[in-house]
Amino acid sequence: MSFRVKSVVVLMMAVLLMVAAVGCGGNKGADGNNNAATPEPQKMSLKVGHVLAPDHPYQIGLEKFAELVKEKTDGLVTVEVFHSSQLGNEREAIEGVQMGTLDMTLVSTAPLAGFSNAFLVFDLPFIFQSRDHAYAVLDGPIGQDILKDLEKNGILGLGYWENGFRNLTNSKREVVVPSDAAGLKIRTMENKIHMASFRTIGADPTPMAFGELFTALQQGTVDGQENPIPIIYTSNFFEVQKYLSLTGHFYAAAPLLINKALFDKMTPEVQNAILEAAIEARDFERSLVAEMDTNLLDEIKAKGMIVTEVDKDVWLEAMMPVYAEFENEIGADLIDAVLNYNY
Ligand code: EAX
Repeated sequence: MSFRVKSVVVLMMAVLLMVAAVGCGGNKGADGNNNAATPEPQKMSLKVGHVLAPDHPYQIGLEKFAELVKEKTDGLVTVEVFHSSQLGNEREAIEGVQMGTLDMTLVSTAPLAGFSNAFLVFDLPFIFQSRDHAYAVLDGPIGQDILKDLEKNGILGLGYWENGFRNLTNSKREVVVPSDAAGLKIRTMENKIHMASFRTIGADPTPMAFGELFTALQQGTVDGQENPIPIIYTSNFFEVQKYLSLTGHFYAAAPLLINKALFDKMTPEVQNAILEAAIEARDFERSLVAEMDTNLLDEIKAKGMIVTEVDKDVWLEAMMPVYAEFENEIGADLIDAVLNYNY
């Protein structure tokens, strides 16, 4: 290559390098700050689904969550709440959050046992003696570690909300002691401990998605079911159930779940806003369930249900065999740690 041609090539490269330098640093304004258009944080709308009625604490609590998230992110993130199984039943919703086809869901722990065995301990009959006991375990290291176990499934738990202490209803007869339930077809959640507990007292457990339950009760496909007072009332079970026994045999915690990959993509500020809102709304939702547990009993009686107090110790003794049946699977240490948690 002749000297002349070489000189032109060198000159052209020098010009290109200068243009490139100006191009990179060219966003420096007079103030010396980099005025490169920092990407505007993206507006985001999250969908959360649950299976309960529009006037249940799940819905009211999630509406509070939506309000707090919008406020804490200055409107950047909005949350749409879908009730009454519009986005699928609980197992489908958990699968959806796992796959990322659904952003969030609020479910009972019972169906989660199918995704992580660690949750089984919470489904043992009478494992929690009170709300204070439940909250101390769930919000402490034991509950948080079990929630963390979901992350291997791509699901992030944002804390435990509350479904509540579950009571037995049926359309056939008053149930005072466990043997009164013998032979009754009782719908349970899709959870092997719940089913074993009712089998132990001689009932006939039938696992079923919540969305199918009212019709099954109406048509007599099942004789009874078990749920907390707020669900019995807001799902109108008093229309298809005559007898309510205040057994309080299981405590159902309700973790708020979000797709982990979606959460991980959010900015730290948005993540903190969502975490804070989830805890503030959790406390609001828990207090609402406790309030309804007390206030709705008279309403349920007024709707014609016969409400029976029972001796819970008798029910615990009758369901006790499930502890031995599942001890190896759950772990004796974990059962003991939960039962005797110091709070
Ligand atoms: O989590 O299925 C049930 O009985 C649950 O209480 C309900 O799905 C709310």
